Amino acid sequence: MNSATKGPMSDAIQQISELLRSQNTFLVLTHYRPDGDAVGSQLALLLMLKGLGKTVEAWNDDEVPTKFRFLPCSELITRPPAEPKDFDVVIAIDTSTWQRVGSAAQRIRNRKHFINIDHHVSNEKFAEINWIVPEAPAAGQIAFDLMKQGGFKLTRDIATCLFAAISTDTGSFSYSSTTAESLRAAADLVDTGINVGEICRHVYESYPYARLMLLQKALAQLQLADQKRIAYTWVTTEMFEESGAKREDTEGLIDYARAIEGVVVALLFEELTEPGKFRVSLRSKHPKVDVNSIARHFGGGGHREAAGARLSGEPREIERKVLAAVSEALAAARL
Ligand SMILES: [Mn+2]
Repeated sequence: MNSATKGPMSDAIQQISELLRSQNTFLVLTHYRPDGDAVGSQLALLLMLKGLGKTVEAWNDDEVPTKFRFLPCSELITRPPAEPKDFDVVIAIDTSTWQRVGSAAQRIRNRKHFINIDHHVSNEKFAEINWIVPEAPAAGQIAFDLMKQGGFKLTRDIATCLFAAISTDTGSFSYSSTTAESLRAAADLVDTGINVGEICRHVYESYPYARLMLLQKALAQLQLADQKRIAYTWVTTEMFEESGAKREDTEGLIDYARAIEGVVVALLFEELTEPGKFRVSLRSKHPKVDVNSIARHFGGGGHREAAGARLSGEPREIERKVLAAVSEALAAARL
């Protein structure tokens, strides 16, 4: 199923809107280690359903990152309960695989309907209703279409959440994935009376000092490879301990590597808390270099211009393998 962002209401919007109106108990999920798009989209759906008088829960294994706690009702996102629960409708948003909802998957006993709303091209279409819009730069933009075309009330609180979602996943409306629809959606959100300056202060100008200390360490390790077309660095458990930064503080660090002139692909390797496990984030600045396919090669996925994967093994070996795959992609793109 695909979106019709213009013209008559798409089947997906119609089908989902009907369920949102007719059913009573809802669970809204997103991926673990949530980013701005995940939290913003999850909260927008939660607020919208609450506005309809529904019983709604929102779960995540990980805490809402500090800089997103100003979002309305962020305190309503809880860890999944110990005992499984029943829901009429389970919705996953911004979640490419069902595994990425984490332990929530084991805490749902019965559900009548299962909806998957996402913009990852790698989405596994794991639900009964799968509304996947790879052209949308943020899940928040799909949620916006749902509200607008489904005839739901766009309150100022919902608009705040959706603005944070779309703004963060588009790099403040700067990535090439940003469309006219993104900017029109933003204009409509601003029309509700949201305070753009205040939202952006929270999201982009409220970093803890410890994050800067982590950034300092990561930049000290920054390296260039393959004729300076690849920039990569590491964040290790030791660097987290020394800086006092949290895991969530890695968000956006890769943008410094990405922003170097001449760099086509940026990589951030992160040592995870489980021993021998690592994560690599990938960013591409060139439309001919698809980092989603590189990430998929390592069991991950994402978008053409932003993707990630988890790997096990020895760090230098992981680094060597990923760099080789990126070089191969650069060669194949004849860059
Ligand atoms: Mn997203």
